[in-house]
Amino acid sequence: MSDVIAMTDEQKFFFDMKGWITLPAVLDDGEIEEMKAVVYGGAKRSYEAPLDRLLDHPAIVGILTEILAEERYVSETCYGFRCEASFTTIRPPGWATAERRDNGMPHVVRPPQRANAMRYQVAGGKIFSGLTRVVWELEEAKSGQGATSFLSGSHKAHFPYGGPDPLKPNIGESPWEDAMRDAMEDYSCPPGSVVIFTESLVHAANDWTNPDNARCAVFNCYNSLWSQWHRTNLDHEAIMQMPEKRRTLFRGTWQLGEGGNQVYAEENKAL
Ligand SMILES: O=C(O)CCC(=O)C(=O)O
Ligand SMILES: [Fe+2]
Repeated sequence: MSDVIAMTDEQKFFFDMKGWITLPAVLDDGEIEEMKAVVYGGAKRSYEAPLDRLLDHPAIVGILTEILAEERYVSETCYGFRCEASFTTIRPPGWATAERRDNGMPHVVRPPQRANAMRYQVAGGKIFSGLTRVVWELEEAKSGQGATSFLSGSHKAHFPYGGPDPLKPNIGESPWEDAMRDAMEDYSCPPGSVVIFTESLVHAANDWTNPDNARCAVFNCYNSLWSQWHRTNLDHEAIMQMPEKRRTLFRGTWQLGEGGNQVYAEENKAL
């Protein structure tokens, strides 16, 4: 794992405090062009080559290991975390959130105010980020012009969002919805940058108003080896196209036993 870049103390501090971090300009120009060509070309399955290289890119493996894995489940031949969803998005200038099912409503996977298996936690000096998103921005993103936005710190909220249903995974119907939206922040980044956030954090899609370029992004979702939110939308044949270690991102969601669950196989694929 010599090419893996460890999460820095600074990244840990900001990820814990805000619930999200950016890694600017990770991909070089050649990689950006290569990835963009397949996304703009209509790639529906971002698990497939060459986009599968993003799944375990050395720039994110160290961070995901830090925030999703336990040391004893990490080895040279398998990852200590799982990948459970991937999609691409192309948003031309003028794209509006009305095209999304959620209409751009700020939301979470599950409200972190109550204990649940997807939740952000820190104990014993160790982060466990729960369901975690890695966004690859393949075009420039400009703050206030359609990047994903975040209510920083809300992944550690103890009090409800104010709506009638405390179990609702979004801030809709809250009397202070507008105030929460006003408190949200986003980022600017050059093409080839990464944004990592815990899905316990209130976050939202936004109208893409940047007139200069479309949003062209790959959204990959990760989880602990022993919890799962998405149903795997990937067949065995596609997984077998990947190098052996990358395949382990898709192994079954269990670990019991001597040595645990380290090897991907058709009969050991996450459902
Ligand atoms: O499309 C966006 O900017 C937000 C996506 C989102 O809600 C997510 O990744 O969970
Ligand atoms: Fe989301």
